[in-house]
Amino acid sequence: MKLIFATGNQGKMKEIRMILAGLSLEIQSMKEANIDIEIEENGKTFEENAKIKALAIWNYLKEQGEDNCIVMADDSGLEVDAMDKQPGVHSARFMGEDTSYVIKNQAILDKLEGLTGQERSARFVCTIATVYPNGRVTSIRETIEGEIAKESSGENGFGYDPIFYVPAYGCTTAELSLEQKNEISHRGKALSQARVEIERFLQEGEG
Ligand code: ITT
Repeated sequence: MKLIFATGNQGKMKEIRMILAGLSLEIQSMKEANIDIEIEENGKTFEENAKIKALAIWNYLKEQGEDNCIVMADDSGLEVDAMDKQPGVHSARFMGEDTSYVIKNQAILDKLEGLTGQERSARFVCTIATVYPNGRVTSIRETIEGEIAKESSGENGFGYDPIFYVPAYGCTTAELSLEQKNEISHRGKALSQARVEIERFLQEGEG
């Protein structure tokens, strides 16, 4: 059986592969599965968008006669409290999809200029939607709380990691190794639960 992960984001895919490693399933990204379809993420919540992505690919595969796949999708983003929880579900599109994260991150640092401590609170949110071969859909949401750093720092990860400061670790998520980030992150926590769900499915079937 195959697990197709409905994402075009290579940064996510790297984390996903590490967390789901060792499952007795072949894990493929959309690219590896040769799926190149545009999905309109027009949901208002992370949950809605994760389901839209996973179901779009599940339906596409069904049309192609592939009916023995599990499809998973991740919808995630950064909520900055001082910005009314923006960019939120618009995190990838914030200031334009093609704008570099150096520019997006600097814009957030500028907006929070002069704020200190709890005024800089923020969180990453991740929702994982899973569609099983019989069409059953599940969804798991997890978060990691932190603050917007005073300045950009670190080379690891992707997206907003260089400005997401984790007080307990005294650094940004871009300064953590992949292993460390996966242990504490929104995606790491949500996917670890999804992994348990998949293991149960593989043992028990859909019954
Ligand atoms: P797919 O929809 O193809 O999966 P995407 O990048 O468009 O890729 P989303 O719509 O879920 O994915 O947007 C998530 C954005 O939130 C992502 O592009 C980053 O900007 C940000 N983000 C999510 N998780 C992150 C993380 O762990 N570290 C840094 N930024 C993150």
